[in-house]
Parts: sequence; structure tokens; C-alpha cells
Amino acid sequence: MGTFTMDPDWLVYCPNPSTPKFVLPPGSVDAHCHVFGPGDRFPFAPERKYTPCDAGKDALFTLRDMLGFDKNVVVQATCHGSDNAAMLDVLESSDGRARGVASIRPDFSHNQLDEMNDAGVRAVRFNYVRRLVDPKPDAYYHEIVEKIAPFGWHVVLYFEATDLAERWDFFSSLASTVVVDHMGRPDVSKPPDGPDFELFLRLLRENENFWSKVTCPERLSLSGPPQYRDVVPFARKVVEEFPDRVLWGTDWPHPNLHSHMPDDGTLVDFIPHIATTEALQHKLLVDNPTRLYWKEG
Ligand code: 0GY
Repeated sequence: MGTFTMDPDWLVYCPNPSTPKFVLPPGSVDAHCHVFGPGDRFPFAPERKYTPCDAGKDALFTLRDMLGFDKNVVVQATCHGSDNAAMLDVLESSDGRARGVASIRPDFSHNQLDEMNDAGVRAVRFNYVRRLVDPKPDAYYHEIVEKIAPFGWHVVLYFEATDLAERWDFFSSLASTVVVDHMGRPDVSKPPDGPDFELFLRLLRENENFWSKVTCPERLSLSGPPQYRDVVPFARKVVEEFPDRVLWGTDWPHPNLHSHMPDDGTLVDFIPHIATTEALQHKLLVDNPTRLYWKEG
């Protein structure tokens, strides 16, 4: 028995994903994934809103190799709060094949950030999803933006579609590259050319520094696996209009799912439905994430 017991309704990641039929191009990056613990070594944060199963770096690297990815971008999960040790340990064990998105506080020192930068952190995440974190005022994020500026890090935003209008002015004021998680979480029961998703597309049209992850069909879909048909028109629209500003990732180990746990091989097979040409696939999986996370100097 470990130090932590996962939530009773927690869905554990798929233990034996299928081999994808879609062969990933060499150099592909899983640009959105997490690690959880293991809790005995990297304790979960007291302020967390969920207690997951353990899902550590060895399982992540096995999945990377099995699916055919070359690299990972590991996003600090909220269950670890602003203690980035588990994520940093992945970067340090990856032989340069992982970069990180951290969660930091305004009281982090320049030296702390410098060490994180050396380890491979390239961004911070601002999370506005209330079931995951308690809301903070804009001033809190402004302080962080100033702190990270010397390192050239970008900002990753996680918010629900219904919060976009309220946050619009702050988001558009960000001068760095900004990456939005999961297409701003559209309600896929609404039309992809309706006013809600149009607002998200406008955010990308009017702010050329904004990118989108076309991730998480398993989280957004109402029609379900294996095809996640209802998510396709949304993701395809974003990939086709902004081919140089999109990223893709598995979201392994898939926190807080309730309807089902996806087979990660099936998720990879979703990619050619949203990026329908080799050129679009190469940008999405190789060129864009490499440019954003592995550019040096
Ligand atoms: C995701 C989505 C979720 C969780 C987190 O950091 C997290 O805890 O990101 C979620 O519950 O929607 O991107 O993994």
C-alpha cells in the first residue's frame, strides 16, 4: 500500500494500448502528456483536487516508444501543485527528449527558474478550470509573466469555452507565444461554425502569437471512441486554418476521465482524420513542436 490512495472513481490509463495503424513521421512529439508521482517518491500536493493513480516516467517512456513518438512535452499536472519535481525528473531522465511546461508561483526565484530552464522547461501553464484549481486574480499571472520573460518561455492556457469571453482582454494582452489546451474545450454538440467556436477561432485569427493543441477528443467527444467523430470537424478546422500553430499530444495518463479510458493507439489513429495530408501531419507532429520546444539560443 503506497502513501496515497487514488480516488475511488479514478480511471487508470490503458495498460496495453494497441499498435497504431497510423505510422508517425520520424521526430514526432507527444506535446501534451503528464506524469503522476509515483506518490511515494513525488508526493501529491496538499491542495490537489484529485488523487490519481501513479503514472511515472518509465510508463511514459514505454508508451512513447511503443506508439512511435520521438519526444515528449510534459505538462505539470495540477495534482502536483507548483512542486515540479516529478516533471523535472522526467526531463532529466530523457536524454534531451523531453521538455516541460511548469506551474510556478510569483515567489519563485530567478535562480529556481534558471535551473528549470536548464532542465528543459520552456513554458508555464495558467489553469482556469475551477474543478482543478482555485481562481487567481490577473495580477498573479502578470507577476509570473514578468518572471519568465528573461527566459523566453511561453504561456500555456487551460480554460473552458464558457470562460473565454470574460478572459479575452487578459489573454490578448499576453505578448509571448500562447498555447491553448484542447482547442479551448469546445462544446462539440454545438456547430463548429457556430458563435462559440467562432470566438475561439477569432482569438487565433486576431492574435498571431496564439497556438492551439488539437488534443483530447476523448475528453470532448459525446459520440465516443474509437472515432470521436463529433470532434473531427472542430480539430480539422483549426489544423487547416492554422497549420503552423497547432500541436498534438496524447494527454496520457488522461486525468479525470469518466466515460471511458482511451486506448492510446486509437488516439494516434485519430490524427490522420484531423490532419489529412502528409504536409499537415508533419507540421503538427514534427515541425511545430520542435520549433517551439527544441529551438536553441
Ligand atoms: C489535461 C486535463 C485535465 C487535468 C489537468 O493538470 C491537470 O490536472 O490538466 C482535466 O482534468 O481536464 O489536460 O490533462
